[in-house]
Amino acid sequence: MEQEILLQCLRETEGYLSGEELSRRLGVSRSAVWKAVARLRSEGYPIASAPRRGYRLDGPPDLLEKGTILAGLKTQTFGRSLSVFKSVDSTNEEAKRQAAQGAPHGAVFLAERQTGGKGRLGRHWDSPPGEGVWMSLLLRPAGPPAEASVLTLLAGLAVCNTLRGECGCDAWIKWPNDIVAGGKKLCGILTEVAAEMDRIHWAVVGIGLNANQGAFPDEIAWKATSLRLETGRRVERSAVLRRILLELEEAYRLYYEERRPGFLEAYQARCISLGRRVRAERGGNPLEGEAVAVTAEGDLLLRCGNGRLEAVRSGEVSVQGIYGEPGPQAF
Ligand code: BT5
Repeated sequence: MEQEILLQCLRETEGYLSGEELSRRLGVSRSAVWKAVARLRSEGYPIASAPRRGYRLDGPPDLLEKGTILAGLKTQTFGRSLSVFKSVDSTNEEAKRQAAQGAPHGAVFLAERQTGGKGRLGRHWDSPPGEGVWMSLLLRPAGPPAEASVLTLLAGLAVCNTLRGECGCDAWIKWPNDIVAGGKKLCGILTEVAAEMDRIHWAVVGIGLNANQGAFPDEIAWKATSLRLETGRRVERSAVLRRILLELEEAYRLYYEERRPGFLEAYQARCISLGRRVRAERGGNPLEGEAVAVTAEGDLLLRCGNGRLEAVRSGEVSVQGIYGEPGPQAF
């Protein structure tokens, strides 16, 4: 209620309204006004504040709305079935629940906020309300389970191309599942599959993209960034989402339907891990070398000390110079 009245007051006012005036009109304390502003901001309302002047509404809210997203969507299949939640535990979990209920190939699950957003190996994914693109895409690919790791790469390239083309951000892919800018993490991808020996039942590609955060919790502030922090501008999340889906649908079609691994060339051109010293783990053993290529199966090839090429399939990979990893002398 307070939020609605506050919004109404801001809408009716050109320029700033002081905190004092707002607290008088709403009949609440200044700190209650401040809290209501914070809640509205977290829902996507761009409310500017200035010392001694107060608050001002800077345009329409950036809300994720099904109708708005679908209106400009140019894909054939991806996102045509679209579920948008205000809050959900994890869009990947929701996609998996819906996959079991028969949700179609290309269905997208999107949330303003995740209460249990997750990364790989059960790690937490910070998903504050109104500031990111927290989405999962359900796929039912025809290929064998081994190809599942390629889905992460396809998604990574689609996100990277979108951030460059749509947002003018100098984005790069840190193999296999991060998109980075300015040496920090902008986006993480989590692909989960249900498969038998020879076929995939479904795959869920979860994409967590930091869009409009102005700051991050202390634990991740040193390695996380957002599009807003990188470009200095707020982005319209719906537009970014639409472009990601379009890029990904095209990449997926080329890879699965036309069997063209041409995406590899594009992927490698954007892969910041290549040409750098990398530390990885394989079968519990540490592996270290220079990353030289990504294979059609999605592996990262390292040239190790003895000159031999070793393939890394997944897992933790530290790349020199990214997320504050130490320089060459320490490697
Ligand atoms: C990932 O895991 O990078 C995959 C993240 C996938 C998130 C999406 S959001 C939509 C969908 N639904 C879900 O529940 N998940 C997917 P990983 O490589 O394990 O990285 C996780 C680590 O990144 C954490 O341990 C933190 O250190 C850091 N981190 C957490 N939140 C972050 C954020 N918002 N931005 C950057 N780094 C973050």
